[in-house]
Amino acid sequence: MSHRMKERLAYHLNEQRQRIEYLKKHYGQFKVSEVTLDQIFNGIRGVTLLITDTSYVDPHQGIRIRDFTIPELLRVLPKAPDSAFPLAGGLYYLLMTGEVPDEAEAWEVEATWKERMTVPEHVFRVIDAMPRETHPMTLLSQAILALQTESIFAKRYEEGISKPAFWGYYLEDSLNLTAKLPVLAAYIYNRKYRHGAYIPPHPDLDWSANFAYMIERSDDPIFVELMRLYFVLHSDHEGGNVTAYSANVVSSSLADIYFTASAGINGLAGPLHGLANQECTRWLLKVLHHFGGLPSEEQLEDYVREQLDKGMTIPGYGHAVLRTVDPRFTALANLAETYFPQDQLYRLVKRVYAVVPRVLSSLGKVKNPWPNVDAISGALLYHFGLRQLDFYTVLFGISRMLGVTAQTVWSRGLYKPLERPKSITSQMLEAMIAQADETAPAPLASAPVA
Ligand code: NMX
Ligand code: MLT
Repeated sequence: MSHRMKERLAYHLNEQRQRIEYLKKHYGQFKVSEVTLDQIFNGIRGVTLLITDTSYVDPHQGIRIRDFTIPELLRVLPKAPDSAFPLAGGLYYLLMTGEVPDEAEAWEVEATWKERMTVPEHVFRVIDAMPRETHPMTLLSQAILALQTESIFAKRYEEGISKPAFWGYYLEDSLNLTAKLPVLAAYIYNRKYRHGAYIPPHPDLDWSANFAYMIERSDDPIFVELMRLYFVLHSDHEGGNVTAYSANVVSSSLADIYFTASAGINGLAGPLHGLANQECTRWLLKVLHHFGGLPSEEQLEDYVREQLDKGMTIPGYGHAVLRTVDPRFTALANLAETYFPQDQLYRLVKRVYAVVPRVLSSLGKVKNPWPNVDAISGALLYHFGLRQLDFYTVLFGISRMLGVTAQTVWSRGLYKPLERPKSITSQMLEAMIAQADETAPAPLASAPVA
């Protein structure tokens, strides 16, 4: 167990509980948000109804993980030897405690993970039992669920424990789960696209490098660097993204971390969310194929407009919260610019960036015409020979579970109750409007159909 991380977490949870008690006692009726009918019918967009301390998405700056922007985060976190990018163990320490770890603290988390990387045999058998064509996100979700047999929280809960004990067991489960994620991802990759043999993790490598090792790509140091950067960038995006939000609701029923993580992964598998990296890469390759190479800006603009006229979405562009270029896009572009600026797919990513925001803006309805992380991440994986596009979201997923599990441990540590918003029927909504506004037309249900 990473003793230092648990100790600091206990300290901060205690402090935060007192802070929340104070806020509830003195400001319990303070109005944080109001909700309009438009917002209800528009995905609750812009309604602040969650408090999540692991990170915050600033619409104009992008993600701040524990208040650090991406460039700051890459600077302050301890690095693996000979690496420009942080150890995932240090990032996890930061997500969990809110404190920047020193090297020893980051390595302590890495060591804890190493002790817990062994995946029970039945989990591999669950993956093996599925048809070869199964989507890797299905396999990841199933593998995580199969691990549920290992939940310490579930066992202790059955025996009878009280609220203050919950978070400690959620933490144990979270460390056990996150330790195994690179192993699961590599197993899925090797089974689906390669020889199918299990390659055990290397005892000397960090969490991120180990994934590269287990798919036999650790001989390319730049690929290992990409993995370290990738796993930092995708780890957390405040509380309202589909993954974190679904996971949070599931865990509020005291479903253990395995049920919680699997729920989050299922949400990430949608093309409007995490699967957009797969879709975007597919789209980029289609563009190259269509033009027989890199199109000019003019050709690309015509192509994009045609797609939009057909009612299609341009994957990798737009965002529910961001109103600027995603700093995760910029961080990945910096890596590509440093090591392979001439790569054809990367050059297309840049050309699309030069064209698409202008075209989307001209529609007058797209709130954020800028690229998000999915506009580039797949192209970089593709450069390194990971050509199996449907695998890409698995990498997003194992990284995002760092944030999701940290958020979950905090929720249980702060004794957050069951999430259960109220719903009403459309008729009730119309009645509410009629009561507030005497001039409102008759309820739609009884109005003549136009
Ligand atoms: N291509 C075409 N139309 C778009 C796009 C886009 N990339 N982005 C937004 N729009 C449309 C959207 O469909 C909507 O049209 P309509 O009113 O006709 O239904 C209109 O613009 C307004 O949408 P917004 O309020 O700007 O966006 P919203 O918050 O509803 O949705 C996304 C956000 C991310 C779902 C949306 O921008 C999108 O579908 N983008 C492409 C998919 C993508 O890249 N998703 C990944 C997000 C990041 N991630 O990793 O999860
Ligand atoms: C994410 O990383 O979760 C995506 O950018 C989507 C979001 O924040 O809603």
